[in-house]
Amino acid sequence: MEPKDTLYSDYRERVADFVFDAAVAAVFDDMIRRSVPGYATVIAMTKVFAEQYAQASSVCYDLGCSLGASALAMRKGIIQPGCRIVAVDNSESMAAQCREIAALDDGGVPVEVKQADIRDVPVENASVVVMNFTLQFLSPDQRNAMIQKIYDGLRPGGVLLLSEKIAFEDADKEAFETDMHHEFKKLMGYSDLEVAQKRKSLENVLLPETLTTHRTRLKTSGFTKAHLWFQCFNFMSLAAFKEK
Ligand code: GEK
Repeated sequence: MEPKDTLYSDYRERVADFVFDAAVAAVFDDMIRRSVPGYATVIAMTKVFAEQYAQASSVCYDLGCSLGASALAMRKGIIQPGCRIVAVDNSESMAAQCREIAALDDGGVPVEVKQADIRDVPVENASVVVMNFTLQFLSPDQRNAMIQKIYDGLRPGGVLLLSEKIAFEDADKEAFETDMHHEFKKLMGYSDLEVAQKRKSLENVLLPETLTTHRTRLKTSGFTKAHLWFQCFNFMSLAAFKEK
């Protein structure tokens, strides 16, 4: 059985900013599945996108890979010859565990796990780039450059899967979606204290933007189409395409 996330179950006098350290990496699979509504669907469909859009002799990227769920989903989906996968995470614990998990997985497509900052890793000859719930951790002033780098590194016909927690322009909708997300977490077994302390730990670290902001950035970077293919409460995923 996977270890259970109980990191925020005891009262803390002071809640520090969230970091992706060894304690988080040890429970990460349980944490993300019980915290992000629709996470399993996003991962499962990453396989479908890889099957459809990975091009022969290209590179598929998993940026902010954590334990490599998206990279391994792509690995199962890719049917074109000559592809390889580059999975990147700057957390030492995440990258180390991801490397072990990828080595135990029996897929045929090579997976290279890099412990690096996604801002420093070149994106080249790409056909599928997955950034599942990672852009939200970059400082907002660095997000345009990140998306531009991905667009420039994609081949024509390539796709960026961008999954994010989002904010809403309308205050009433923001309150509704936030409440529903918290109710989801409680249904998944987190207590009110855990929800409150985790929220506090993320408030300076995970900075959600609106769907409009994401769409505008993608368009400005050159993506001609961006389809919202998934949304559950305040989590969504866009498939953005570089024209053929
Ligand atoms: C999944 N995609 O399971 N460079 C590299 N990695 C980073 C950076 C950065 N600048 N900033 C944050 N990370 C995964 C889930 S989790 C999402 C992604 C979440 C990494 C960070 O170390 C963490 O592993 C990951 O991005 C975000 O589909 O926890 O909400």
